[in-house]
Amino acid sequence: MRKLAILGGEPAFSEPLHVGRPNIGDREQFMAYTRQMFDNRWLSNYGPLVKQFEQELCQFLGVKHVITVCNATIGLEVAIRALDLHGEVIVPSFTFIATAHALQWQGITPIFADIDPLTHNLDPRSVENLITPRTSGILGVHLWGRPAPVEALEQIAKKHQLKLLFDAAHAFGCSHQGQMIGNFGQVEVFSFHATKFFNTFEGGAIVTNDDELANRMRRITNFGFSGHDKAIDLGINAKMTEPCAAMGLVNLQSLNTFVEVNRCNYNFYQHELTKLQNFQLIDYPEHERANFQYIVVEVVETETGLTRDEILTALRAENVLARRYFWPGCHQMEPYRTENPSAVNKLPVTEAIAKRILVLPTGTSVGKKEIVKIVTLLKSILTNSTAIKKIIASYG
Ligand code: T4K
Repeated sequence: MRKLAILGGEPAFSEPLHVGRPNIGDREQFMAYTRQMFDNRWLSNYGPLVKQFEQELCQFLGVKHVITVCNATIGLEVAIRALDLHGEVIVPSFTFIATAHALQWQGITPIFADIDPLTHNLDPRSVENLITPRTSGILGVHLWGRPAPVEALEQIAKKHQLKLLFDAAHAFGCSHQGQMIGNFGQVEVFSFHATKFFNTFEGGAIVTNDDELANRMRRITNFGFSGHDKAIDLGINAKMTEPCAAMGLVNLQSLNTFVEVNRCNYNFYQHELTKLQNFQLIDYPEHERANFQYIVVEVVETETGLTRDEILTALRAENVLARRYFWPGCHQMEPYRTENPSAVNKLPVTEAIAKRILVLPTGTSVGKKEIVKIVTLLKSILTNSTAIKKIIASYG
């Protein structure tokens, strides 16, 4: 058996194997759109490619309104402002920091609720316990593309007259109860960042079925203008550019292929990981559309006492650049940690899950050969745990 890199061997992969390697559709088609864009001399401000992209997204998602944006963080900020959220908004802490920052950036306090240990999504009981007279809304997240507890959150929002929106950054192409994500809450926001399985370089989309809200959000993305020289809202510049829309149009053509590659990789990881009880792959809801963009494993306490972080260090030495999304929880990062130091005691499930999660590489740059190698490495890491612990301890 080969020697692990952390113990002085050669890395298993000569080149780094990343999580979040971008998928890229038909390059020729992208170049054709680019030529069209140069010929039109229309580069931004709702050009023909953005309009076409928004139409295709509306059709794909089965929604009335899609407003493309320069990234999902700004998209969330626009949605939050258009909904007039204020005071406190309840969010999970187990999410990317952008979810919380989008609120705090506008002077709204994110109140962190705990999650369900099985789904990693908001625990509705925890949400309800946190409602105060200052609460104006709930911002759910469809983490890993698995739907948040939509119906339970809708009930709570209705009962307490709160606004409900979803951070759907991970959930493009996923469904809930047979309906595409994008149709829930008052607004949903997708991310099309380069690291997402469907990307527009940077970008995102705000989606709603509410006409009035859509008009308001469209204005806010364009400085608050309702027409030439007429700002009627406080707005920002959140517009998507034509090259980004071109990338979106091209990648939409390859969407099924990207999902199929992810699904095959997921199935193969599942098959291989059954050999290792210490690594439990999360599942995706059956009978729903999923994008399988994240290979998320929970590291179960090993007999040898190897921690998730020690396993990560050993993997990285092999050039497998796994990630520990989303550690630490938002409540452990600034400015939230300083503002609310006691939150750490109130989020036991978030704390436990955030310490156990490891996200492994997938996407079109990963195949069966790489997956076999990664799982073999995990096995070998467990076998050599005593030596690995010693080496890591010697780093000081
Ligand atoms: N809500 C949620 C729940 C989110 O997860 C996110 C973003 C947002 C909101 C906000 O959406 P955006 O405003 O970004 O549209 C990455 C992404 O930057 C971020 O979009 C994403 N979530 C988050 C989960 O992951 P980092 O800090 O991990 O990025 P970085 O630079 O470490 O890259 C990740 C990996 O991807 C690396 O191994 C390198 C690889 N990579 C990256 C890029 C950009 C490539 O191979 N090629 C590339 O072009 O945040």
